[in-house]
Amino acid sequence: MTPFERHQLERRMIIEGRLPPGQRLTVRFPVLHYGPVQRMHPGHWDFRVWGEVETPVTWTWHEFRQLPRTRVTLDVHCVTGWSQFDMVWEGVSLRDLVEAGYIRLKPTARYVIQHADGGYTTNLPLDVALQENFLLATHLNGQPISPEHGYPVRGVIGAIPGRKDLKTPYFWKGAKWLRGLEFSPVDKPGFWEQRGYHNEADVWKEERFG
Ligand SMILES: Nc1nc2c(c(=O)[nH]1)N[C@H]1C(S)=C(S)[C@@H](COP(=O)(O)O)O[C@H]1N2
Ligand SMILES: [Mo]
Repeated sequence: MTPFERHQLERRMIIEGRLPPGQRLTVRFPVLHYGPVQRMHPGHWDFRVWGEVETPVTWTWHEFRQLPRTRVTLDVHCVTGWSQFDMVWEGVSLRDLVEAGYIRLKPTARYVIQHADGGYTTNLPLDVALQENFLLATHLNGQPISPEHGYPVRGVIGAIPGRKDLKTPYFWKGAKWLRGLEFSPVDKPGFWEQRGYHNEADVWKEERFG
């Protein structure tokens, strides 16, 4: 794509109301994280769900792949200023897991903390994590997510075009190398949230820093 084409596409996104304030369109997918890329060990990998749930669960990689799957097209907005549009993410919807009874929440559950290999965490209110624009993603644009973008599972949150009713936080609210979800009665600010990033991180309100 030429710089002119990128500019044309960006103008289209502005006209369609899809470019949040202070963002610019990118067509490459930058890699951003703290610490090393985490390697998956399929024999040892598991996915845990604990906290304010009726029964804590642990899924092996084999079991995780049997969970109901869904696909959602998202515009993703990074706090550093890049936005990427129409990314096709595929994986497991938390909302579907709750509705189908794979996860039985206690009424005291109010926040969801994503826990990643390597210790990264990030927090979301339960009602945001239950929206259609949050996914435990395994695939991007038909391919398994690459190691540097979070293989085998990462949290993903982005904007569904036309759905301004959904809260859309910045992309750091999705943990790469995701290994578990903790449901909590109290909020637990995550890695970046403890270091000055905004706790709610709404892209339309430009909530970058707290
Ligand atoms: N495990 C883990 N997940 C993470 C991070 C991290 O440091 N570790 N960084 C976050 C930040 S700050 C951003 S901007 C996005 C970047 O995702 P990408 O590298 O796929 O673009 O991942 C988020 N998820
Ligand atoms: Mo970031």
